[in-house]
Amino acid sequence: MSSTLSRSFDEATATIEPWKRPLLLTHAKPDGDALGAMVAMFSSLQQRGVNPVAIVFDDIPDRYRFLIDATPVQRLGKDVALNDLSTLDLDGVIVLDTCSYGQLEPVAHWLRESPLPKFVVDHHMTRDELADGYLLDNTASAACLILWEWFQHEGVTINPTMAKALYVGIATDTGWFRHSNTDARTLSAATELVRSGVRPFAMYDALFQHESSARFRLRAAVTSKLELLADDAIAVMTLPAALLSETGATLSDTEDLVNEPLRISATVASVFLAEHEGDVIRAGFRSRAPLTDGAPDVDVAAVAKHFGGGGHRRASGARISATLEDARRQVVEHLTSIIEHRKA
Ligand SMILES: [Mn+2]
Repeated sequence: MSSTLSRSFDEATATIEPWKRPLLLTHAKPDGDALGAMVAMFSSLQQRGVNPVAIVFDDIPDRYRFLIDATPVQRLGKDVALNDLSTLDLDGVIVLDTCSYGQLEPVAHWLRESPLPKFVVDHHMTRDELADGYLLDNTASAACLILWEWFQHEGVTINPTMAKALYVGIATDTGWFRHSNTDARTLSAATELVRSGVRPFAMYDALFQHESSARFRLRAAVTSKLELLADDAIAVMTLPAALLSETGATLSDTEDLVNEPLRISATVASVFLAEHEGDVIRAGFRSRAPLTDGAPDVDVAAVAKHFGGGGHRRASGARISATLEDARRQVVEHLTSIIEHRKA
């Protein structure tokens, strides 16, 4: 990365300080951290009298609605068109929870061409040189953790909306403080957010105990079709569009299902492939540290990169242009070769 890379909170503040109408963007298929970061950033800007525009590329999963109810998040292609962006008087772009054009596909071309100054806050390993300023930290468990520390450094008032949003981002990106990225830094931020009024149970209840019956049925349907390969080391779940409509679920209902097979003791890598818009397959990859010495350890950031996507060592994703069956074959071949290679 170039010398423009900056982890300095002061520089970050100085960069966005003059902006009065920044565009806030986050990655496709927004998750708790993406939306949490967007809501918290939006609110902190508003407190300073700034009037941001927040745009997402996909429908927001129902379970995150409580998070964004006070934030005017617009859906590209529904509430706002790509061509409208030039009419919004934007003076900057803040990209949250991704630093990869691949994750910003619907506006990637626009971003590349736009003369607007750009700033990124992210914790992923996969990075494109897409901005003029950065707040990057791949040791942070969540983009919301970076934001929290930045806001603390600047003495920003954390209002209840921001506290909830930051907590949800941190809690969801750590799998409710279960994943390997959960560290003291994460827990102390969570502690402070709870001290400021966040009620963890209320957040958990809103996120995980308000599922639609369609999502519950979807989980059952894809779980019943689970494939285990390479002595159970690899788990594969596929979701044909027909199954989606059969269960009445939507693509956003697939979130997190890729994690389920990692409950199996021998499984070290899990992939979820969902049919999406013609011949594009959305692939989610997860891995975990092997439980026994010498067992294969799969870096799914590299796996996603192989398929034109990106992410973290333990969680990543890609969009594969292929039929579902073809994508499945390619992914299985690739994962199997990694595992065979590691065993050899
Ligand atoms: Mn994140």
